[in-house]
Amino acid sequence: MTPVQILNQAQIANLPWEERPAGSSETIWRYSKNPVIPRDLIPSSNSIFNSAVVPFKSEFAGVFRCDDRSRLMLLHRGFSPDGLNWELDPEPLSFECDDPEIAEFVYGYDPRVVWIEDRYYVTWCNSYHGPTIGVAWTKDFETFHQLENAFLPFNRNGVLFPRKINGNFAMLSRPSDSGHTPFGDIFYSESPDLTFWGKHRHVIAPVADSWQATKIGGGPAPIETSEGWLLIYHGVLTSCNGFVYSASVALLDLEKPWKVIARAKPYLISPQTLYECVGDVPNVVFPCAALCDAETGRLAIYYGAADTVTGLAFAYVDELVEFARKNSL
Ligand code: BMA
Repeated sequence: MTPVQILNQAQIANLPWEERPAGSSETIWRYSKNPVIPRDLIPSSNSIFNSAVVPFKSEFAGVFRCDDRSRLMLLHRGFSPDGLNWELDPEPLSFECDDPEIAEFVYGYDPRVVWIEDRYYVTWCNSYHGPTIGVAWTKDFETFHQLENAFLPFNRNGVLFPRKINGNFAMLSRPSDSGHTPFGDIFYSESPDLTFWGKHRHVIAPVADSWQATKIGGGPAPIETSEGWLLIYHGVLTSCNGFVYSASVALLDLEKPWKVIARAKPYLISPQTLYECVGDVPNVVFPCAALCDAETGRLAIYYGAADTVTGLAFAYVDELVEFARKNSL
């Protein structure tokens, strides 16, 4: 096999990391001290999960989903020297916004953060007459500038690509409904200015009789490799006891990301530990971020567990690419 090259990624010398445990054959393995972020890290929180982290000033920063004790879904910023020990701002994030018509914050959840060209962009599930994709940018994690919502409601799981494609910003999203959506495919869209979105293309659909039979949604920002965009995404199965959220990988064409090169049939991580199976919403693993060290090909994946705490897991980029190819549908 030709070695997989990781493109347009920096080195992260202090990436949080543990080697695969001896005797394990897992392609994605969990941090031994999970959950990396407990549900009560700040006094107001009921739960801290589905959250996004990025390298920031030789350390790490992030935007975290914190549901508070009145069960309002809020976003908080946080900082960490090592990606393991986190300090979260006890005050929820507030956005600066030029247009009062979209500025009202009702709720926000499931953030993703990605560096594009000269700043960090945050996307999240934002309430505007129903869930849609909020977009904002920051350079310093102090001030966050809110832009137009990307799409009409209802939409969730907005995930920006880390570079422009065909000269445009590019985003994956999952059109949905107002409730606990029982369907959902991943679509691709482009925008010249982060205001007007179009060129919508279908990427992938759920797969009958599988861990991803009900609905699917993008996870961390796709990772650019010589083999294509490596997409980690979640899929949902409807069991007789409700939804079960697992995750796996697909490879998308670099210049036409709606063209699928490979897509793994099995999941790579599913709810199996106590903190993934037991919590406010049982049986959920929900990845929203992955730190990638271009030097070693190591990945540190942050995921929500049981809608309650944040888990950390590790993998190698080349092994994920190989898994997608060898196990492709
Ligand atoms: C989805 C979102 C996620 C959540 C998941 C499982 O619809 O609300 O935030 O993790 O359901 O409850």
